[in-house]
Parts: sequence; C-alpha cells; structure tokens
Amino acid sequence: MLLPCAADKPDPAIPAASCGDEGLTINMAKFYITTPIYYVNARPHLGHAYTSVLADALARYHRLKGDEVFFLTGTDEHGQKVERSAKAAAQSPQRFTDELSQAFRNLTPALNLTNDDFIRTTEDRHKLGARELWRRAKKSGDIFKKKYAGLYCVGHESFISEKDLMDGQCPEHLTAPEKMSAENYFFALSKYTPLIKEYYARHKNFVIPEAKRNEMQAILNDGLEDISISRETSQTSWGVPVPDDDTQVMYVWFDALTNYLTALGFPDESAPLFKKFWPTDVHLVGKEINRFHSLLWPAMLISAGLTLPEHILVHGWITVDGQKMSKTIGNVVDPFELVKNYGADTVRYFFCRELVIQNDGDFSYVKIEERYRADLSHELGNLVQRTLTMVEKYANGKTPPPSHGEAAPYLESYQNAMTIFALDQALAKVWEFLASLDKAIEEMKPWVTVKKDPAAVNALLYRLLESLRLAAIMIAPVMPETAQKIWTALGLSTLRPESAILKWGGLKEGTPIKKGVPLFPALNK
Ligand code: ME8
Repeated sequence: MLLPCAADKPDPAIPAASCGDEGLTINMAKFYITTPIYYVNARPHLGHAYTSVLADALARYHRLKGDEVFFLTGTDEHGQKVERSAKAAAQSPQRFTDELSQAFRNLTPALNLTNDDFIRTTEDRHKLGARELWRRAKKSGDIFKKKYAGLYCVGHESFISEKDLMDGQCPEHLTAPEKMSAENYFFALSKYTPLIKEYYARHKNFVIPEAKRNEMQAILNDGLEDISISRETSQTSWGVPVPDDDTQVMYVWFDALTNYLTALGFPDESAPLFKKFWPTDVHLVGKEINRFHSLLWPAMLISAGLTLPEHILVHGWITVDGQKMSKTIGNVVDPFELVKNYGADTVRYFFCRELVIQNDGDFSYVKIEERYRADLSHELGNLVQRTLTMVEKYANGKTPPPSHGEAAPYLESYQNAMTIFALDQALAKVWEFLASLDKAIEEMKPWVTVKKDPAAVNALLYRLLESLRLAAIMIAPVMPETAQKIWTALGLSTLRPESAILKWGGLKEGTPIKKGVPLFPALNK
C-alpha cells in the first residue's frame, strides 16, 4: 500500500524513506508477526480464532503496504496439560497431538488466514533449536540445578503462590494446585532484572498497551525470580529432552517460547528466513501470558546472545454473553460453526471492530448479527449496491470522468490507527468515510438532479466509485473477500500491493462496472 506522502505522518515502525517524484513513499520494511502457539489439550475455540484473526489482519495490512511479511502460528504440544488430556482420551500423546494440531491448522482455510508457516513443538526442527537455546543459556552460566518445593497449577503450566489461591484453588482454573518437590534445572531470571529494566526504559513501546506495560514494570520493580525450567522424566516425559541429561525434559514454556526462533531456522543464524526476519516485530498474545513474553522471553534471548523483539502486543479476553467461556457452563463457541453461519469476513470484522484490542470484550450472537445487519449489510452493502445501480442508470454502467473527493483525512486517520495496531479505530474511520458518502447522495438526490445537472451527478458518481475503491483497500486486511468483490464490481482486477494505492484518482474513466449480487444479503433466520 503506497502512502500519500504529503499528508503522511512518520511511521515509527518503518525506516524513513524518501519521497519519489510521484510523491509516494515506498515502504520496503520487513514485518515478522506471531500468535501464541496454542495448547493442543482441546479443540480451538473463539479465543484462539480471535488472536489469529487480529494477527492476520496486521500481517495483511503490512503486505498491502509493501512490507515483506512473515506471519507465524502453530501449536504448543508438550507439558503436563497436554500429556494428561491425551491420557484421558486413552491415546498416545503423539497421536492425540497430531489430531488436535490439525484442528488448529484448519483455522487457516476457515478464517482465511495467511500464515506463512505453522510450527509444532513436536517437530524435529523445533526441538533442535530449543535444545540449542538451552545450551547457549547454560554456556552463559544461567542454568543451574536446585532442589525446591512448590505449588504447581497444571492449567497454567506454572507455579502459583499461596497468596494467589482462592479457597485453596487457582482462581482461573478452579482446581487445587499440586505440591511438587524435585531437583530441577533453574534459569537465572533474577540476574536479568536490571538489563530488562533498561530495555523497558529505552523501548517505551516494547509492551503495548501502556496498562500492560505498567503491570510488567511493577513486577520488574519487585525484581524477577529464578524459574524452574525442567521436569524429571519420572514426573512427565512428554517434553524436549534436556541436553546432556536424559533424566529431565524441558519445562513447557522454556521449550515453547523458542518456537519464534526455530520457525525461522534457528539455530542456523545464516538461514535466509532468520537473517531476513529476526527479531520479531510483533508477538501478539493474550493478557494471561504477557509475563512469559515480556519478562522471561527477553531474558532467555539476552542469555542466548540474540536480539529482542520490537513489540509485545497484549490483547484482552473475550467473554461469551458476559461469561468466561468454559466447558462446564457449556458456552464454548466453535469458530468453525461461526464461519459456517456468518462467513469468514463477518467473523473477522466482528473481531476487529467490536472488540478493542487492549480491553476485554464480549461476544454474543445478538452482537455479531447486529454488526452484520447495521455495518455490513446496511451501511457497506447498500452503499455499494446503490452506487452501482446509479452508475448503470445515469452513466451507462461506466466510470465517469475523474472528479474530486474528500478522502485524505480519512486515509490519514486510518493509517495512523493501523500504525498503532488500533484495528477498531481504523475500521471506525472507514465507516465514517462511508457515512460521508451516504450523506453526499442524500444531499444531492441524483434521481432529481440528473434532469437539470447531469455533470454534477457524474462528478458525484466518480467520487462514490473512487471512494469505494479506497474503502476496499482499507478494509482488505480485515475483510479480504469483500474487498475483492468490491474491487471486481468496480471493474478492477486483483487487489494486490502494487495496485492498492491509497491515493485519490486510481479509477480510470470509462471502466465498465460489474454489478454483482448484494454483498451481505439478509440473514436466513
Ligand atoms: O497459553 N479471549 O496456549 P493456549 C481472547 N501454549 N483470547 C483467548 C481466549 C479468550 N477467551 N482464550 C484463549 C498457551 N485466547 C501457550 C502459549 S506461546 C509461546 C505459548 C488466546 O492454548 C490468547 O491469545 O492457552 C491466549 O494468549 C492464547 O489463546 C492462549 O492459548
């Protein structure tokens, strides 16, 4: 996506590039974005679909902008939680994880995701890199053996302190933690408190949003504690073997975090993907795993002599009808069902528009249907249909000669919102833009004006068509199918980065339009 240069605000994510003669900035940055790798203890639900769609929209936005993008997702397959679920299903962990990992992989076609790879932590390429990271941390003197005892929450796959329990139970998983005592390997996380503090001081936007950054800063101010990073094979054998000690496997988080490296070819630092894409630009994560990504992960990377990520982007949780999703309540929403009922673009739009990244949000069938009816069918769908009908009636079904329009402020606000990952605000701007077009139609009343001033109607029609072209580009990261349908209706070919020019005047006079079926027909209810 080429940015209008004059009106353009500097984009902090992009190195400054000069403006060419044609007044455009061509951004050739790289953009590496990841989702968490999901545990394969159960099938994917709404929450997983949510994170993956947000990441996909950001990946698509950067691709349209001309950046080289690598978008990674995958599955986290080791640890006690997965091992126990496999046992409960009377299956070997390998078979169990093969099946569930495939269910997560199926999110890609269902939600129209464009991930460039899908990593499984049971793959050899991953285990190789995870073990190398361990070796490096050991070489840095950061891994040591220690006897300890503590309370372990398998749901969290982490230790939990007595003070965080409610009636003796983990308040999130509603299960009693298990007493664990063993001699394990530890990672010297406490040693990294000052270095990480310094990184936070120098990179104000490392953790986004600010409230989540502040939470991490508070933990840093208290000082980080060393963390157990292995399990005896007598406790759990489902993990990556610890180098040079086959009585222990790695703690699942120590193994899992390294997926972001191993997918790029680490430990081979000369691997083309590693060279091009490391470090990560955005690790998108849910708020409950912020701590692992914003405190432990940077320490592991420093210990291994690797560069730290640019941003940890933390999103809130989705509830369903105001309640936490849970099997007990029976309100777990299946993303595949949702796509079957409403289509991928509608689900994607709901996630990006209704839910505000930094807040918790709520899903309900009433809300998604309201968004469908009001925003998609009424505001967007009707405007497209109305415009095309008028072009057929008053302009022989062809694009009239170019005229002026009021797009620049919307384009600029949209870009600014996308730069700070505020998808909801970016979309709100597009819908304001659409409303301004509706208003222009109502003000002119072309069906009346055409009799006395056909030139004015032609000017309005060009404005409408060209605005829809720009709106299609802006919604493309979130609603790729709808964007392409609009693009096709305007008589254009495939919406690609080279053609996705966010600048007024792209439509050529005389281009025949192709009015198709309504974009968002009434829901079958
Ligand atoms: O934590 N609302 O995996 P996980 C919003 N394997 N997002 C939600 C959600 C909800 N209700 N429920 C889940 C793990 N998510 C580890 C990660 S990374 C190296 C290892 C999303 O299967 C959200 O992104 O429990 C959350 O962080 C992630 O799924 C947790 O997935």
